[in-house]
Amino acid sequence: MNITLEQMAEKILNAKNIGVFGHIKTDIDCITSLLAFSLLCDSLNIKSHLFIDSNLPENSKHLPFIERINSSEIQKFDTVISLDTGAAERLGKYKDLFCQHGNSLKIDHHEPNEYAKFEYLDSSLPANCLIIKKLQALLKVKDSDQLNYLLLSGVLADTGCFKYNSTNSETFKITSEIIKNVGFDYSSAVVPLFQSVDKTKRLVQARAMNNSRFYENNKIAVMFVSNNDLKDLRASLIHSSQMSYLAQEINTVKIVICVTEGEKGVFSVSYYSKGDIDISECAKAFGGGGHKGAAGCKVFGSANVIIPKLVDEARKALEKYDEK
Ligand SMILES: [Mn+2]
Repeated sequence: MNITLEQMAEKILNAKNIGVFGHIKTDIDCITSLLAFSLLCDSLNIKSHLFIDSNLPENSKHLPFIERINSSEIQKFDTVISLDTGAAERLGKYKDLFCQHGNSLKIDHHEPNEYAKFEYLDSSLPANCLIIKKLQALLKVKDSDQLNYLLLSGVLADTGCFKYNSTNSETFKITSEIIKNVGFDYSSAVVPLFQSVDKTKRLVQARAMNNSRFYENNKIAVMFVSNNDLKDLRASLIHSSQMSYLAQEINTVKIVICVTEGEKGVFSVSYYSKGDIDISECAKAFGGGGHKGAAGCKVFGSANVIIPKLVDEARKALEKYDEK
């Protein structure tokens, strides 16, 4: 059942011991939503216990109170709440516990998808932390630097530093409340999230860009790192993650294929598309899977044989799009 944020605040004030849950493959907005929520609970003398069925990303380690995540035992909670978690499956191993609870709450900003007893959803906001800021006012909890630092970090992460299209006037309005009276530098929230790439990772990305090849009038880009490149840079497969943006930002490029030879003859492949192009079928041809804008698979053999085949699938996706 959908309820107002005022009603949500009421339900939270009635709780004494809350289990707070986030989503698998977690991210900064989810983590900071949980941590900020736990600070609200502290002020209200409500016990809170934070659970996320996920590894925590490297760029979350600096966040205040990060040690609170997954530090409690599951116990009898009078209330459970999920934050920033759009579907029950995204609760991972906590799904059953949550869904079977008689007093479950949900605060989220994704698409409508009811699985809690009482839900507050605002899909117009680009970050869940913006809702937590509104909740803070309703719960009449005083500002603190740590609370606002967490909330700002969540907003920065989910808006890509106010770069994404989802950023709207409400975003700036609530964010201006967040940073109104803070005693910390704005950049102290930005730098750990956006300017803290591992050096080896950046060198791998540069190598992949240097090795890149282009097809179909520069509409398809292949970024490639061989096993020898990785050895040369003393790097491993994980260092080649999140490199697609380098080619994606090129004006002509519509589809990026990232290819990393993690072990000799074993290639991890990711497809990414820009705009409205559907590449979900590309990786399926090689036994992988994916979504409209991102897909992945694993292929075996030699680069010279594999790459033309990968490009062929991208070409098909491009043709389908051009026909529309
Ligand atoms: Mn979010």
